[in-house]
Amino acid sequence: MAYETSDNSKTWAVVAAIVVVVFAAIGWLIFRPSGEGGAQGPGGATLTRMPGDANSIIKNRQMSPEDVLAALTTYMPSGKHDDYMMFASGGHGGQVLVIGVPSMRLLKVIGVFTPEPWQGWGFSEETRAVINGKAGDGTDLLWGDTHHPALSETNGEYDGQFLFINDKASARVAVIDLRDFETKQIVKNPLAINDHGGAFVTPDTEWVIEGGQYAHPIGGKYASLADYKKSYRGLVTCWKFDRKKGSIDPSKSFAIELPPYWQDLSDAGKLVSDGWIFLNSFNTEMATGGGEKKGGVWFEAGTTQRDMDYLHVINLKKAIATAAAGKTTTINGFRMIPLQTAASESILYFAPEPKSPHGVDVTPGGEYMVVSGKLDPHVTIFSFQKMMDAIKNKSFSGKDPYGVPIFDFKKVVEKQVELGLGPLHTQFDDKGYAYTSLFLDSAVARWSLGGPYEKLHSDKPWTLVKKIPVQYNVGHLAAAEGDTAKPAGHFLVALNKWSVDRFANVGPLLPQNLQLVDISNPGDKMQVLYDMPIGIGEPHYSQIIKADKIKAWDVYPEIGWSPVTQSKSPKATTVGQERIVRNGNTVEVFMTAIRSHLNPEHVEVKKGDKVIWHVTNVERARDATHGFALFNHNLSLEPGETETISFTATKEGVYPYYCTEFCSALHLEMTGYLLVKP
Ligand code: K7E
Ligand code: CUA
Repeated sequence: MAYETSDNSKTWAVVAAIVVVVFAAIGWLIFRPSGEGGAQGPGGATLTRMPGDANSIIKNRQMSPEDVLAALTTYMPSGKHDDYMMFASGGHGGQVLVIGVPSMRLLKVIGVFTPEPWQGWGFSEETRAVINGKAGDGTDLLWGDTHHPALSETNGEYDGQFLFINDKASARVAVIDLRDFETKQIVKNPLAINDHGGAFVTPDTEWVIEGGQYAHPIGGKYASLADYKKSYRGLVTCWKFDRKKGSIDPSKSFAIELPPYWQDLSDAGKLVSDGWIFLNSFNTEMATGGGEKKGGVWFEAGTTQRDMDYLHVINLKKAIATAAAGKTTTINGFRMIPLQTAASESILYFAPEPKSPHGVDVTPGGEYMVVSGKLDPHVTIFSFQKMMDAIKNKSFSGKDPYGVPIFDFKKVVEKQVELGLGPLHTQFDDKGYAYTSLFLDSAVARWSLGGPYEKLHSDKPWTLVKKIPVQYNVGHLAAAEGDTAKPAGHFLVALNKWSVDRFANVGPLLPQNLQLVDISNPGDKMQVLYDMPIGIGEPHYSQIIKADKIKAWDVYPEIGWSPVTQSKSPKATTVGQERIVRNGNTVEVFMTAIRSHLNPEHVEVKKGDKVIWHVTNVERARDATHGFALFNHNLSLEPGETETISFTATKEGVYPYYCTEFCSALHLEMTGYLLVKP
């Protein structure tokens, strides 16, 4: 890895790096820790800052040569940028985290389903309209549970234009534009109460797929649990994405009704399997819980009775044609292909999969679907070709109770590889390896792929190559471009659920632990390089993109830009156009912000007036952001941006408003008075 500048200082950087490594090795040999020694800080930690040269620091901190290598790999000199950008979900924080890789520096928190005060996200009229959430019970919804970010793709590779993410709690999908890293749209699924297996995109991002989770009566109706098999259903929703408009078009979208199994993680086919999508399921037992009742069985036991659940194999192309042909029912204004139609039109097939699976991940070329059974020590690798052959030969082992044809497991499986306990998710690299997280083992398993990937490595195909411990209970993992048609190799991040003893104690609620793993060497060489605590929300999944694919704006393209519409706001105000317009009881303020004043500085209204207040940041300099604070409003106005707040002046008084970003030496003077007259 090299993070060079263009002049020959790079030669010196390399030389210096080698010198440090050599020193480290010598230092380690000479001063190998004997179990004693080193300056001890509180809690037995060695003191980080020691006087002296690199060698004495290495000695005093008792660093191994591996530690030094890890430090050299992850340290980013001031002003240098990371090679990769990771987009991680913020879990029940409801945001998206942007992290530089390999430095693991937090670059941004993108407000999505949850208001983010410092970004003004959810505080302006414009952004509140995007959040505009209603919970299942009809009340205002101000949080989300983000799970699976999906970068937009072209030909199965990340293109750096958009990011999608689901809200498991309320079955919503958000669209984020990566020109300004802001959320543009949130669609609420009109049929589903919750989701999970998504968002994921088709190889050209024509469709954003949202898989369901806990079966329920479709469309928010009531049905007794006694009628579970008849009235509860699973669901997968195909949202049509309009790349030009940068938004999902619900009128062109549709869902497919599924049996009331609990659909889980999902993935889209690519290249040879383009046009197909794959969803795991568990609870094919159709357990309904109620362990607290006499004779009742906890879900935990009821959903894990059978040895096999069903991988849902869905012909998306056929589903699209079926929806276009009008073979849908409409519920809550949204089209749905009924389960019977999905079965009779050959849209839906089941492949038996062991056992209460979690992840399904399609290999880079689209040939295989890798399934991890949470309660099975193997990953099971299905062959897309074998499934297609079975369909062609009408070779099935039977049908499920809803009439869906089931493949013969032996005829569609390619291989099973034993990895360890609690396999969950799989990613890929450029060397013909797959990586699977082992939740119960707290390890990442590298294993070798066969078939067309055999020539990329010298290991025996379909075998476990190396298990590397991580701390602890790894959920997802993300390799650089590791779920695309062209994985990059280099780095992998293990997203660990538990951190236990990894960081200084911050009380009973602990951070998650994201661990950076070096996967650039083949064979059994892998190394944990870095531990990053996440104290915001639980990142479930993440995706890692080459940083140079992101073409973000420095400032908004025009003064008066509305990020929500990605166009000039009709309320844009330029210098000299500032004004206060009264129309009956409505007062409209057109304000500009520039270092170091808000114009106007006096706004007088009468008690009871309705006030609509637009602020435009007229700056063109990069990073010249202003804020605007008044009562319970806070705006963040990036250079060029226009945002609006509105309120009724219910209480007479004098209210200073001010800029919330320390933007200039006279930032404190960037203020004004709202006078509400009796
Ligand atoms: Cu946490 Cu993908 Cu929602 Cu697995 S999921 S761990
Ligand atoms: Cu503008 Cu502070």
